[in-house]
Amino acid sequence: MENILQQLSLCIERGKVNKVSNYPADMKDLPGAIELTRQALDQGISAKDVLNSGFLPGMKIVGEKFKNGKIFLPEVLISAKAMSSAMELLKPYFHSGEISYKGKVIMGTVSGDLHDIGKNIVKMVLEGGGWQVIDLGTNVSAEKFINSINSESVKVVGLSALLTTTMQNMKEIVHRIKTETNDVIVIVGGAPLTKEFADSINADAYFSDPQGMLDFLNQKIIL
Ligand code: B12
Repeated sequence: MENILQQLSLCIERGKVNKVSNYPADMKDLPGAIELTRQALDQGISAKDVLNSGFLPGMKIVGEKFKNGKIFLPEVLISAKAMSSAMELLKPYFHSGEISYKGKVIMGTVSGDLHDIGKNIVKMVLEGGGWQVIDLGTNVSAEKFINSINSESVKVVGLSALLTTTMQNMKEIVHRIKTETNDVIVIVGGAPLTKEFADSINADAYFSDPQGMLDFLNQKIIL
C-alpha cells in the first residue's frame, strides 16, 4: 500500500497526469496520478488514505518548493493539473461523506481587480492541502463576500489584489466583513501587499505565497 501511495505522491509532485502524458520525460510510459488513484481504490485502499498519504504529501512538497524558489509557476500548474485530474476519482467519496475536507475557505479578487492567476494558484494549493475552496472569482464586492460568508457559513476568507488602486478597496472590504459578520478570519495577499499594509487595514494575516496560507490554516484553524 505504501508503495502505490508513494508513487501517487511522486506523480502529483512531478505533474505526471496519466500514463499517456509525455511529461515529465523521465516518467514516460509509467502510470500517472489517475491510474494510480484508480488502482489504489481498486485494491481496497480507503479514499481517505489515498487523499492523506497520496495527494496531500505530493502537493505539500510542491507548495514548499515553490515557496523556496526551487520550482516556478508552470511546474505548480502542472502538479495542480495532475492533482485535480485524479481528484475527480475521489469526488464520490467526498459526496458520500467517507472523506471530508479540513474546512471551507472563500477566495476572491477584490472589486475593481481582474487579476486572478495568483488567486487561482492559492486556490489550487489549498485544495491540494485538503481544503474546500469557494471561488467567487474576480471583481468581488464586499456584499458578495458577505453574502457568501453567511450562506456558506464560512469562517475564513482570502482576498487577493494585484493593483495599488484595488488594494485600497481591500481596506473597505475587510472593514465591512469585520463589522457585518462574526469571527471571520480575513487573510490577504497579492504582489503589491505587505505585512504592514495588511496590519493597517486590520486583516488577520498576510502571506506572500499560497503555502504560507495553507500552513496557517493547517496549524491555527480548527473549524
Ligand atoms: C497577467 C497580468 C494582467 C492580466 C491579468 C490576467 C488574469 N487573468 O489574471 C491582464 C492583461 C488582464 C491585466 C490587466 C491589467 N493590468 Co496587469 N499584470 C499582469 C502581470 C503581467 C502578471 C500578474 C500575475 O498574474 N502574476 C503571477 C501571479 C502568480 O502572481 P501574484 O498574482 O502576485 O500571486 C502570487 C502571490 O502574490 C500570492 N497571492 C496572490 N493573491 C493572494 C491572496 C492570498 C489570500 C494569499 C495568501 C496569497 C496571494 O500567491 C500567488 C502565487 O505565489 C503583472 C506584472 C507582473 N509581472 O507581475 C501586471 C500588473 C499587475 N498589471 C498592471 C496593470 C496596471 C494592469 C491594468 C491596469 C493595465 C491597463 N492599463 O489596462 C489592467 C487592470 C485590469 C483590472 N481592472 O484588473 C500593473 C499594476 C501596477 C500597479 N502598481 O498597480 C502590473 C504590475 C504591470 C506593471 N508593471 O505595470 N494584467
